[in-house]
Amino acid sequence: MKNLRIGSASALIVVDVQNCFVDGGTLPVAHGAEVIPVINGLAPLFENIVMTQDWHTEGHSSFASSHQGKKPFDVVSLPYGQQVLWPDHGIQGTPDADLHKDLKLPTAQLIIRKGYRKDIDSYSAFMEADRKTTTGLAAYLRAHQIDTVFIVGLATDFCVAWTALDARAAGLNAYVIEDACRGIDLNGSVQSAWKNMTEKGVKRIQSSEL
Ligand code: VGL
Ligand code: ZN
Repeated sequence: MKNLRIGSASALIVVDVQNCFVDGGTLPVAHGAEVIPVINGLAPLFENIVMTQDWHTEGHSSFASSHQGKKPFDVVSLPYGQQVLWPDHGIQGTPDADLHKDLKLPTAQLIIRKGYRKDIDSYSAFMEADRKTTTGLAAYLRAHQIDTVFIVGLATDFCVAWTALDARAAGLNAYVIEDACRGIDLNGSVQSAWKNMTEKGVKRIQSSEL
């Protein structure tokens, strides 16, 4: 698969490349910052770039600290289903939630903030974890006649995977650029994310193919 065509009907979705998810942040993904030069190098190929930003309230329901006796990476039942609990991270307006300073995407046209409702997490750029509340991204892409998305960023097994699966559910062609992503990997979650994505028709590619 070489020379995939990227035109006005395609968008690059850059997921959560924020201080919280790299070394020195509150929920660092191993080797997370390594995605930055790869993403910067891909950007000039794209007419459309959308970024996402994990943007939690203080005391967010996805934080272990909000649940008595729980610790990060425990799982609890919330009204909308099972929720992995995380260290406090990505709190609105804090430097930890800022987009990484080395990310150079001057042409990005939209930043979708997500996870900003205290009681609902949102890994996906399209749909919050209650699976009902939309971020508006599918409608935005449709309004711009975009039918294909290329997804990069952090983390492969959470926000990238959920975004890719929801892109497929929204009827979009979806590619995940593997070397422009890094995963958290809880109990084999990177491998199962790739399995789920592949089953739903998400295409796994490398940046060298573009
Ligand atoms: C993410 C866990 C919690 C992600 C966000 O960006 O993948 N993971 N919040
Ligand atoms: Zn989060």
